[in-house]
Amino acid sequence: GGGGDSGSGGGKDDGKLVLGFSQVGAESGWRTANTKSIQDAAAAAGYELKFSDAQGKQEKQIEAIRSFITQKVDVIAFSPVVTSGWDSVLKDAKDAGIPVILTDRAVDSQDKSLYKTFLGSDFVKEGKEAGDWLVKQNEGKTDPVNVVELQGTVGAAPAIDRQKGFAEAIKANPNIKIVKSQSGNFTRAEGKTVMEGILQSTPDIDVLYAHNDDMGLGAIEAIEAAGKKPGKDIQIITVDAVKDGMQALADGKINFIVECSPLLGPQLMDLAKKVKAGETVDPRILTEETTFTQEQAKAALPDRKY
Ligand code: GYE
Repeated sequence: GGGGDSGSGGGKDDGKLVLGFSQVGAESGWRTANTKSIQDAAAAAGYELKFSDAQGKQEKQIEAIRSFITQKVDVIAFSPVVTSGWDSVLKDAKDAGIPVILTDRAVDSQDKSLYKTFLGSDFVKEGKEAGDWLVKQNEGKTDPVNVVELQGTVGAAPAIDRQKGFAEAIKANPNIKIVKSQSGNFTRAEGKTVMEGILQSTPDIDVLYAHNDDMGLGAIEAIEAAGKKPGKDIQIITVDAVKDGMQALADGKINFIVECSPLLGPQLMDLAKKVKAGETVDPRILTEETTFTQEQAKAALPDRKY
């Protein structure tokens, strides 16, 4: 442990850690839970949190990070909306001597010294678990399984990786085919409108794989409006396991959810303290998560925190 002052005889604590955090936006239930986790954990740790919401725009995130540099915060953390285009602002932070922590989403910068660590999920694994479940459901069958994929934000790490993991998982089964793949930007509204279009253009849909619960929930509205039964006529697989998703799973409208935990706050606060103190930290910290069937969702719902 350590890091405390050696008894400077009372007075107020000037060592309050100042953390600048640039959030993606408020696009999903996951994001709302993630923001709350970070705000609550910062308050509990007694840090000063400078929180900035980028409304889904990379320019706004870059602006926020530059302003954190100008304000000389102790630590900068952010969840990058897309993977590319961060080198220059990260270099500025490094030159200013401010450590950076990536939370939730990765960047594609080659220079790994531009940030101290990346805390978040393994999105490829999540996509693979979604695909593995589908393969298992169709074991021994050769009938065509037509899959529609609703992708997350174009260029975002979870969209790139969840597509990749799923494609890998199904690739040995030629009867399981992705017949349509389109972005719904991780939102419920776009999940709905995109699915409305797909239902009109694509007659035979057996399965919907949505990169998050919110797009799946929007698509459920479109499927019901088209006179079909979600979870039965069209099987639905999503990622996140936020409350509304878990409720739809328990109600039989979703068939399987791969969990992605948004509760990164406490670990982030711990890392911020360490990097401020100049301690070396593990460059990759993985979030632990599970998967849920309909029965498991019924059991888990009463204690679900988000
Ligand atoms: O799955 C989705 C959110 O980056 C893991 O972003 C996060 C994703 C999450 O909009 O709901």
